[in-house]
Amino acid sequence: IETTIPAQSREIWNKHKVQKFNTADEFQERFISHVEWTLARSLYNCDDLAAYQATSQSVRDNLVIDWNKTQQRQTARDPKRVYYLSLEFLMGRALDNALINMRTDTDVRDVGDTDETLTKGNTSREMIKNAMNELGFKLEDILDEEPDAALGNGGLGRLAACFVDSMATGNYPAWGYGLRYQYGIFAQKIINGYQVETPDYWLNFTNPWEIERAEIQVPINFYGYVDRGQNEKSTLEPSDWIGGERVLAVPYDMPIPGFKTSTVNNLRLWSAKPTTEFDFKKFNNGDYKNSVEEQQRAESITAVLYPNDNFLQGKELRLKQQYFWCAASLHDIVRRFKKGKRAWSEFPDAIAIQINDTHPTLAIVELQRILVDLEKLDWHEAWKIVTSTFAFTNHTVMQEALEKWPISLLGRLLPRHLEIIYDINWFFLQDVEKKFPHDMDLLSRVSVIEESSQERQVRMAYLAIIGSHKVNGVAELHSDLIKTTIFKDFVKIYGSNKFTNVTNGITPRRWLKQANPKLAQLISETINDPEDNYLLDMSKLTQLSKYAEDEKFQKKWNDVKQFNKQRLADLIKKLNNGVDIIERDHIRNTLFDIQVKRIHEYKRQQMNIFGVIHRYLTMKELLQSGASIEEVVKKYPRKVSIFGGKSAPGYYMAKLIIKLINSVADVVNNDKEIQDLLKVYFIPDYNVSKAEIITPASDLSEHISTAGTEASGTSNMKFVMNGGLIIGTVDGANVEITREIGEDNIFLFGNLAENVDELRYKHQFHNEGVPASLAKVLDAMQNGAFSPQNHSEFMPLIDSIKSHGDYYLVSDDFEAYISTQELVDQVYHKDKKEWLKKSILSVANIGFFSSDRCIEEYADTIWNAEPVKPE
Ligand code: F55
Repeated sequence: IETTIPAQSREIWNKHKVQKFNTADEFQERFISHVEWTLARSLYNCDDLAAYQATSQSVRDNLVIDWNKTQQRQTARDPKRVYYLSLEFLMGRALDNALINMRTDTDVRDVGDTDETLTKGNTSREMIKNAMNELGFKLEDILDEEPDAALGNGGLGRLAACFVDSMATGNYPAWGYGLRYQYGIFAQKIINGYQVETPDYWLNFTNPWEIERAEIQVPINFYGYVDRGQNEKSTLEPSDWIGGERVLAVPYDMPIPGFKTSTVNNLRLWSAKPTTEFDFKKFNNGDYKNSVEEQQRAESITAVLYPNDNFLQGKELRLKQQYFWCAASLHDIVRRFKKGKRAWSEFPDAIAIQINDTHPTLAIVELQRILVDLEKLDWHEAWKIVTSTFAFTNHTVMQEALEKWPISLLGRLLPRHLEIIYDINWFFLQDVEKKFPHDMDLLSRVSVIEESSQERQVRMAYLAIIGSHKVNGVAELHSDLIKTTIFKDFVKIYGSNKFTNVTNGITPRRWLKQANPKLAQLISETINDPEDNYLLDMSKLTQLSKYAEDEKFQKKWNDVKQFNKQRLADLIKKLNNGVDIIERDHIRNTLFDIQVKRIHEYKRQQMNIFGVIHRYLTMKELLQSGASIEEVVKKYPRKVSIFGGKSAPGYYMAKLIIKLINSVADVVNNDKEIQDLLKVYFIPDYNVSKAEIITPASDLSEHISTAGTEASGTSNMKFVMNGGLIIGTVDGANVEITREIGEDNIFLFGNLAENVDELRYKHQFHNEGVPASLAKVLDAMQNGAFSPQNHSEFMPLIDSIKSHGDYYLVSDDFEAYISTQELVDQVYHKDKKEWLKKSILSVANIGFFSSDRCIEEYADTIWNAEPVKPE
């Protein structure tokens, strides 16, 4: 590898080569030097926050050494590289994850060693925990000081985070590219039952996990015009785009350590800053203030994450974010490729780019622009390279989430890109015409340009399909659905091989080992895997099956669940101003029923809370007809219904659902008659670090979307991996979870995706009213049972079912939902052993949903990329 250091100086460099800390003693030395030199503090003023900073800096030092080696190795071997472009990376906290994944000599020595050296205390995490104790700190408290890196909305962003973990663990030469938002997803407060958004100040204290690369500054242009030259040359020829506004993209790198490997990959996040160019005209005219303000506007590009999930808000700044990030990333990727001095035609052999949803679609156009305008390649030669490089993942079939940008906006912001889009579309439509002559209808249906009455728009999903060699959905049902609905015409045009499925997965390091250390320990003991190799090969979990009915094992399994329920109860108490929701003694016999995810009508939190109301009203009836608490408990075991999730700030119905949940909680939790039979709690500010506490504590979790609307879901996988049973519809990955764990171990209900259209049609033209069970609930709401001050408060929720066509089919699924919940009650209550057996068998068979499997599928079937293993 090239270096700028003269040969005769190398000896000195080697003599002073930096070393990782490997022992508790070396860690402590490193820690203290960071306290003094990095933080300029000392033992007299080192609080938990400083200790978190110093620990992170020390761990980061180790990671950086492996990071550098990984990058050198990848440069030397020059394998095919993978770039994962995502506008969202919902990383959560880094320190504990790094402690689990990091390798010191302590860990390396242990591998393959005898059992006695492998007892607890030998992993680097245990070593650091003890070393921290000696320094006067508790690791758990230190970990709690870290703010979440919440650079995402929900499933899509968290998927990207799981993927970078698995790509590093699988030793793939893969980088993530994203944006470094100064404010991630807003923090949610609940005030008087309503969601209130507050800014996410995650960078208030310096972020030890990022390395600023201030020396790299990529200029990015916006606006301006295309100079067509004297004799109006064709748009297919190299063209000059004269940009009107320029900002700089500066990368911040985050090290991504793999598990049980020294591979440390890179997540590169771009930040916008003003150019040093200055508007001297304005300045000289005495307009100093305005010339400075314009400069500062640059920073607004990466100021904030758009807080909508599965909904498009066509804002100019959002499009600016997308281009800024695509252009900076492409520039970086092309620069790295050019260092290898290979022919352009080899670009797709050297590079695979995966685009996470349509948000990075401009990268396709940008690469075409680079190749045609800057590198002067022939249009068609360039287009072949582009389409062989990109692949596209779709995450939704819902119309309101499909990206479209008005031509006028796109043409003003990116005039040259719009020309290129027109030309891409032109050649595409020519091909379609050749294949299916005179089908004008088909041409207008598949055109990248939607000629709607209002405003012409660019359909980003179509552009992404045309510009990619593979398109994948994220679960089998969803991948089938996109082929028969939204992308049907493209299957006809390209054949069905271009469309494929890669079912989502989650990283078992964070979602089992880190979130649920007690369960992880029980598993490793039981299957005799002290080195936690099962976290790399989750098929090993099937060994748990043979203990599914073993009573001694069931007890241990149950103890772990009780511990985790207690841990969640403690968190809830803390969030609830120190007041317990459930009495301690009752936790053991209380069914924890949890639904945590973004609040959305299609996810049907409203159906869940209607079910809670139904249960409440029915229990009240029983009590009022003279039944004793004991008798009620026989039919309805004690239950706490836990909700959590953020609503998009402008999503009226979702916000009303949050308010309803809190209003129901108010009534139910304060009803003396009901006592501890039923409790309801909305956990404010659901995020990754809270999910790590919540997920291991479920007895039951809810995945109850209208069939055909939830592309995959990933929290379903997380809950099952932590020994929770699930109630769900035949939707997304629920289908494959059922196949893997067995239909006896999941509570499925409701209408199928294939019947949804027909049911919606029926609601529109032959409204048959709602079933009696639901009517009871809606009547109570309408009578002000949960809004005594304002009886009409929840009318919009009632009307959406009764008068506006019940688009999400709550009335069609409600009875099946209630009776399935009763089945849950019966199993939980009457047969604890049966419940535990289901729980154990579920975990035993959840291995398929490791994101490692997922990444391997992408690598084999889409990227054609190989791992680069450290020696
Ligand atoms: C964010 C912004 C826009 Cl403009 C559109 C969508 C989103 C978003 O957050 N989508 C999202 O989270 N989709 C989810 O992706 C998961 C991972 O594939 C799926 O499991 C889940 O079903 C899907 O809704």
